[in-house]
Amino acid sequence: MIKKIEHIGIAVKDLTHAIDIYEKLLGVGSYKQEVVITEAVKTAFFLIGDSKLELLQATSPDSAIAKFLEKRGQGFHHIAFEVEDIEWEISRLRNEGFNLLHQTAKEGADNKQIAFLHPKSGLGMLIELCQEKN
Ligand code: CMX
Repeated sequence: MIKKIEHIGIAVKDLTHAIDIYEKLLGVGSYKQEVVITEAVKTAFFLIGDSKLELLQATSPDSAIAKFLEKRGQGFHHIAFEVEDIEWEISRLRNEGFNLLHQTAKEGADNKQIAFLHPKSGLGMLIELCQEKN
C-alpha cells in the first residue's frame, strides 16, 4: 500500500547556499543533513507540517544529481511515496509493467529503504518508493 507523499526532492548546485535560501523561505531550519555514499549525494531535509523537502547536491561528477543538473539545471528532481512494504510494492509495480530501476530496496537517506521507478514510467516524473527502516 502507498501511504503518502513522504518527500519532494530538489536538485541543487550548492547545498550550503540552498539551505540558506530554504531556511529563509520556510522559516525553519533543516532538521537533518546527511551524506549518502551509495547515491553520491549530500542531502538536507526540512519538515513543514507533515511534509518534507529533500535538497540534494551531487558529491561526484557521475552521480545521478550531477547528470540531472547538467541536463536540466536546478529544481524539482523526484517525488517519494512512503510504502508499507517496499519489496511487495516493487513486485506489484513490476507486475503492473512499470520500469523499476532497482529490483530490490537499497539504503537511502533519512533512515529509509528506497527504490526508484524510471521517469519514463512515471510520465516524466522520477518516483521513489521508501520505507522507514525498523
Ligand atoms: N526527472 C525526470 N526526468 C529525468 C530525471 C528526473 N529526475 N532524470 C533524468 N530524467 C530524464 C532524462 O532527461 C532523459 O530524458 P530524455 O530521454 O528525454 O533525454 C530520461 O530521463 C532518461 O535519461 P537517461 O539518459 O536514460 O538516464 P540518466 O543517466 O539521465 O539517469 C535516471 C536517469 C533516472 C535513470 C537516474 O538519475 C537514476 O538512476 N536515478 C535514481 C537514483 C537517484 O536519482 N538518486 C539520487 C537521489 C537519492 C536520494 O534521494 O537520496
